[in-house]
Amino acid sequence: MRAVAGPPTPTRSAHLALWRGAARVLLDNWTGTSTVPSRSLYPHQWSWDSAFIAIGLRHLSVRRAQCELETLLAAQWGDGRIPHIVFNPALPLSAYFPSPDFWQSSRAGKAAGAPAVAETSGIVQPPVHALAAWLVHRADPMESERRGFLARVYPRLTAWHRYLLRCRDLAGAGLTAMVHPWEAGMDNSPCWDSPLARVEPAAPGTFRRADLDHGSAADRPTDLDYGRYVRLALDYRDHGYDDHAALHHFAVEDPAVNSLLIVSELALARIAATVGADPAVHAAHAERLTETLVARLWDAETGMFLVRDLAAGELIPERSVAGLIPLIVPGLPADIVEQLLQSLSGPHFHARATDLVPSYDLAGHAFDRTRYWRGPAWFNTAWLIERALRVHKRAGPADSLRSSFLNAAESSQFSEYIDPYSGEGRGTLHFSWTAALTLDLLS
Ligand code: 2M8
Repeated sequence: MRAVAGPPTPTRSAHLALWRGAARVLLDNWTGTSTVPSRSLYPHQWSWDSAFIAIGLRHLSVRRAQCELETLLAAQWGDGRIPHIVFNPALPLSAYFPSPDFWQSSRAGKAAGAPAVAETSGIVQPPVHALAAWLVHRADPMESERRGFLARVYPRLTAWHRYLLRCRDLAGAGLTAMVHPWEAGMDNSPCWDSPLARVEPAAPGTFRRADLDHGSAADRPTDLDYGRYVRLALDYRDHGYDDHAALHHFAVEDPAVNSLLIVSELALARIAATVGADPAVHAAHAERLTETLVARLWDAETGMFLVRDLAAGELIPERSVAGLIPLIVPGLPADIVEQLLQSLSGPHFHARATDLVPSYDLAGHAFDRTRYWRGPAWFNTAWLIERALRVHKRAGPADSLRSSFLNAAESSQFSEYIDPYSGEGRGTLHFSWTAALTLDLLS
């Protein structure tokens, strides 16, 4: 399959070097059937990374973008879950921790329908996939229709959402819950500190962190965090990845995950209408989820959404970017939209050096400008907020965020994240979703 750049546009030609650099990252990180987030730190296929990557790849090759999503969907479990990692069997176990022998998906996940053909993790990541599938379709609807792309992915995406809405509605209140910090994609967010404090960490000598071979210890989660991540994953595995049997010492309703589910349900409604299925059921899900998101996670006092800790039965008093991402939901009440916009430009999230939104409260007690999801600004969340600003017709702030995004992507060599005060790139370089979303904003 050959990747071809689309026709030149005025924006793209003004940024030709940036466009080419971003395309180069995606070509270099392509394995033949999907894209690794990074050749060194993350050498397998990740779930929400692939969704963001497909959104950018569609501007290089629609077929490659379809293939990205379909490779991931081929590893879907019988119960509908899309695993957060699909492992490349050609790599040694030492390439990444936790490796396939840790998750043991094909054996431990058998009852939940883990595939026999691929080894995967047993947890999930945020549901950006239906949105990505719809955007990939829109890039070339005729090619998409000719290849039957939407007709093939629609049942799988529907099963995925059904899993989140049925098996993961752990509180029975109508939102989906995440049972591991890795599931929300913001691994060491300070939002997890209090629920994680209840988890007995695995003993330090029982696992080896491959991430520290490639990333700086000061930028990554701590060993204590890892001990708890390992314990939670092992408990889940030892209960056969069965959501009803597992004890779920960690269970949270995350506003970003639930708002991405809403946006993906709306995308699924469009997909359903295109393939001749019933869009109403998806529109109804989106409406109900929106009401429940507001009822359960909105906090008027902080002017943003907060995470709900299911064990404690209360909202976690930490401001993180996850609480601003619901701005992407089109059906939010107007007063909530206004308050979110104020929070976005206020002292907790506006760093002046960049419009890219920090992952955590600049004034928060746990803020750390370089440590992963505890302060640095990330490109995928910036892309979501840029899109959210356009949903609510805030062209000025959206244009400004877009231009900050492009400048930072260029100056940081498509880094994983940036220091929100200095704009300096941190984490790994040539990171795939940074490059992919750059292509999307240039197109
Ligand atoms: C990070 O998470 C992985 C575990 O899934 C890790 O730290 O090893 C997160 O930033 C996550 O959101 C992302 O999907 C993944 C791959 O880029 O890396």
